[in-house]
Amino acid sequence: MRPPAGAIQGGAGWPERVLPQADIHPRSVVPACRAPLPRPGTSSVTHEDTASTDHHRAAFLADVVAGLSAPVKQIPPKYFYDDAGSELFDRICELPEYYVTRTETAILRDYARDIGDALGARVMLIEPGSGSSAKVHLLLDVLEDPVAYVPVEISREHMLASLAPLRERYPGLEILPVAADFTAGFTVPESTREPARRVVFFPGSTIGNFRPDDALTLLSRFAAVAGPGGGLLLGADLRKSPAVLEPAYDDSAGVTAAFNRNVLTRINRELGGDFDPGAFRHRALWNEPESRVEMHLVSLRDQRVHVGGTAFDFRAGEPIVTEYSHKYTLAGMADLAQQAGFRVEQVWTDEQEWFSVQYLVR
Ligand code: AVI
Repeated sequence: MRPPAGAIQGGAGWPERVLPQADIHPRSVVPACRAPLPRPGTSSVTHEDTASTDHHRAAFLADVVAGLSAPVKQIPPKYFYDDAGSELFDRICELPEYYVTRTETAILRDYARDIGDALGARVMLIEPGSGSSAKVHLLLDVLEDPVAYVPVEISREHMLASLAPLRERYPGLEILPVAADFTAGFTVPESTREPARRVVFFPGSTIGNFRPDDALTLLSRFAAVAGPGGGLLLGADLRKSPAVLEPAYDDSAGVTAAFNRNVLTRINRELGGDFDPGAFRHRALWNEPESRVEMHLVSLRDQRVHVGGTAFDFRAGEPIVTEYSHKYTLAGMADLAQQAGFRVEQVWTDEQEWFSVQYLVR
């Protein structure tokens, strides 16, 4: 076995090889809904995590101050996912209105064999933003002799806690966790056995949370990670009626509203802000020309808020943009894929064509 450069111990009781990489944040950019496999508790705060806390707080503060100073106020969606936000997102995934998770899971289940055949034998599976690795078992159950699984996740603890059930379920599988912000780039460790090909697994339609230019940059990066002959198995949500889309992002139980407002609570706690989350209303609306659902927090009154010593004035009715969720046509995604250096090998959808799982190859 070739130990990768920079290997460290993963923490109490977890003899893990984890590659620490650049720009590691304490929280995940990309969440995953709760794993169907049990998630044991663990505590493995490393020196690296502690040392980087100040850096992450400074980056969070800089992003919030810049976003609230912009002509249209905004807060990047990656800051949704503190512990409370991740719990709320798990609840969103189970809402009757939020079709995304259950539709994608049904496609992965229904077409598991076809997907396994398309990816082929001896694959190295790389999952950027793996979170709790909730969906990868759907592939690992059907792949022929997979060589290695490489979860890439900012939140080291989250990642390590999720790997124990996978190790139990797939004792022969080499698991090579990488602690990194995948949007900042990462290096894929070498596996002991030579893979036939590398396949990047990027489910959940997280691609939709990137603006088209950034989505292209990300897909191009994935093409480089996959390498010649490699592939990308992508979950991409599709355009559909606003009558379906808007309730998916504004559910009747108010879970998405709580998820949206939670970012203000997080700013108060971590950056010493004085937001009154109750003074902002959740709004989700379909932007037809941009083909995206937008989530906003709308100020209910004229108010002044402070974050990190800077004052921000809000007019009644003024929004903060907190998330874009782009919805693609199959042709639109094929075009983006092609620009990124992929071609569409196969597409699986549900009967209503609400969601797609796409195998893109280089
Ligand atoms: C993580 N991402 C794909 C979700 C989405 O559908 O855009 C985030 C989300 N926001 C509100 N509900 C779900």
